[in-house]
Amino acid sequence: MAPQGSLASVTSENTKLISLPPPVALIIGGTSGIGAIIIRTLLLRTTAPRIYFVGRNRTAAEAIIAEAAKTNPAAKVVFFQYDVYVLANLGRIAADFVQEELQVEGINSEQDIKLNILVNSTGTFNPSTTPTVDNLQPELVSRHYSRILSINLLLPYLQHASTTPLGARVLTIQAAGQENPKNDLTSAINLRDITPRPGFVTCAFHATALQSLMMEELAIRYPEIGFLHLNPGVVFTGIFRELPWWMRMLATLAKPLMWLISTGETEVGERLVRLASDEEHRTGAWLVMPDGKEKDWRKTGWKGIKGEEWEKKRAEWRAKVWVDFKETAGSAEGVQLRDW
Ligand SMILES: *[C@@H]1O[C@H](CO)[C@@H](O)[C@H](O)[C@H]1NC(C)=O
Ligand SMILES: CC(=O)N[C@H]1CO[C@H](CO)[C@@H](O)[C@@H]1O
Repeated sequence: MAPQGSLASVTSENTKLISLPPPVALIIGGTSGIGAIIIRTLLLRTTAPRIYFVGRNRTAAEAIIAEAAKTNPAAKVVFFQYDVYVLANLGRIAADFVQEELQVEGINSEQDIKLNILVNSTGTFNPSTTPTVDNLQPELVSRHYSRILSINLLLPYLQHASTTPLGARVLTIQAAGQENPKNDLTSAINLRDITPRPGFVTCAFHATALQSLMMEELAIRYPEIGFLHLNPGVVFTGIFRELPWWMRMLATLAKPLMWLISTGETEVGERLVRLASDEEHRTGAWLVMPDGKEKDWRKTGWKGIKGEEWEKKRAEWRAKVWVDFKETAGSAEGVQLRDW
């Protein structure tokens, strides 16, 4: 994530958020790791935020809620316990969110519901190649389909928030900069069509590419919202162990990441909240690298394809990935996609 200046200047910018109207955030994967760090920082920096977070571990969630009651008693912090590997659960999460917001004073209908920050952070890894209940590769579900589905289902509320001082943005925390699709995506997108089934590392790189393409497509379709694909390159104590081993391996190999090794959770939280609230990233698609640079594969190309050819190829890919999402998520049991 971008250094955006010294920690002192980032923090000083963040302290100004206290004067904003109460922000609303939904953090999928908030019971530990980066999601939990974002929650803590929002509690610290904003006035009466409403924070909804999703995970599987109720014990961890209750600890976060208890901490919030002390650090920011005016905040509303609500936990939704769901497994996001089941696509139908994303609809339940969206419904729970709406129901909670409708109880807030001054919110009388869905038209009044605004979502400023939607975060999905990867906190787990799943080397299993056993398909999920929706018959999909687990890595592709957690890194791609369920994330895009959450955007699809919550889009109107992001749109409503886009005109507020904080705006609306989506932070998908994964591995921007490590895009490496297995296939030329014009011929095959869904890795479940390939035999033998590819391993989860292949799936992870592939899903990273799908995510970056979707951020680009979404930013074209919804120019009022910011879409950030972040690679936190988190190599600090605490959440280091929760990262997928391949990410840890990459992190250790890549020199530019070294600046983060000694970075504490406080700093990561401040920088992420800055990315979620600054003017620069308010709209558009951003692929933010752990060394802080926006090393964008839109510029670097793929397998030697560059320039105009690469622009064309990516446009073809985006169209394919868009259709694949609609077909795949749309046909999952219990999923009712919004038109987009
Ligand atoms: C749930 O969270 C608690 C508290 O952080 C932790 O001790 C426990 O190991 C977690 N359980 C699982 C199944 O991850
Ligand atoms: C919801 C989703 O699409 N992906 C990830 C979001 O965060 C959770 C918890 O960290 C992960 O398990 C999901 O893989």
